[in-house]
Amino acid sequence: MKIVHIADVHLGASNRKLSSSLQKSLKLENANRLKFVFEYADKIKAGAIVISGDLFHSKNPSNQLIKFFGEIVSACKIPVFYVKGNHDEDFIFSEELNGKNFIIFDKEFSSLQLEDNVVISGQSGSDLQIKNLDQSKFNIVLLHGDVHSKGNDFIDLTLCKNKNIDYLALGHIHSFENGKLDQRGRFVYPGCLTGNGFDECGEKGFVVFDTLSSEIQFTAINGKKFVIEKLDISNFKGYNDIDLKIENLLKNYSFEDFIRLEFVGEYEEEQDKYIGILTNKFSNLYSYFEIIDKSKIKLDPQKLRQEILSFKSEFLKLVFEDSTLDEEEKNQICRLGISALRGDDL
Ligand SMILES: [Mn+2]
Repeated sequence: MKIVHIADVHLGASNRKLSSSLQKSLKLENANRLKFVFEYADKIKAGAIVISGDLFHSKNPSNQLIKFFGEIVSACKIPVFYVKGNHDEDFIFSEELNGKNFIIFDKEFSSLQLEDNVVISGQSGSDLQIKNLDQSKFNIVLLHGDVHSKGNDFIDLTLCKNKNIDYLALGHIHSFENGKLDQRGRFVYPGCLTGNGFDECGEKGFVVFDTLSSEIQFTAINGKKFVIEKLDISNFKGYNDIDLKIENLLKNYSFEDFIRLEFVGEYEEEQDKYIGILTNKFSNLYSYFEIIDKSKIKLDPQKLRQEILSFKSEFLKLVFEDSTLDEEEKNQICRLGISALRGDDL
């Protein structure tokens, strides 16, 4: 039996750092991706869809999103299993949705048997009571939380070990992860469906799990994604050179993508980095483009001491010999100071 596993859809979420039109297009794309996954599950004749929490971004999603989800579920003949996440634990699903092919695991651990000896279990909330499962069955367990860090949402994996779990279907962490649970089972985070910021970079999608072969397959969904690329600008030779380097670096990305370019490396103090002109050019080629300048000015304290007296050399010496500043602070002050002396826009 094939199982389609998603989590952290966060329907209705928006990223306030983006313009309202970009926020809106990401929200709509996210809803369409959810529909795509359900159609995909139908197409491959999956035996179940499991959603490991944070389907909605809040307990008060819009009526449109609630209806939209209801229609997607009703149109699909496959049973859909759900545990709530920390974002939607207080959301109440309507009676008509609950009870048909939509099954919610509430705050008590419970199980349901499907065909092919497959048993799906789950529990919402953080007070985990994982029962010992029948070792002759194929056991899938749904939980929502973080297996890596001990915060409010911590899941202690030792509570799940040696309970005959074959596939621990997790949600909460927004990127794909497939790890070893114990001798028998794996734990899997499918990640979110749509990246919603530069902290959610790269391909996003869902997992298809085959209970017969135990194969775990991450499937990326085509469309908008967030990307961070680094460009070392040491020794670059003027505008045309850096422009060409950026074009090369970004040539495989689509016009729909959200791109952050980080300048790194060391540059000569007289070099201009053309950040304004470049940002304007590439903003027209992608959904979103920004440059974050993390490059450092190339300074040789030895050389500075030998330099003839000038306002600039005195300023740089002052900064570099100030023991109360760390390297990062020195670099920032030097960058700003040199730009100011040059008369740049700050
Ligand atoms: Mn969560």
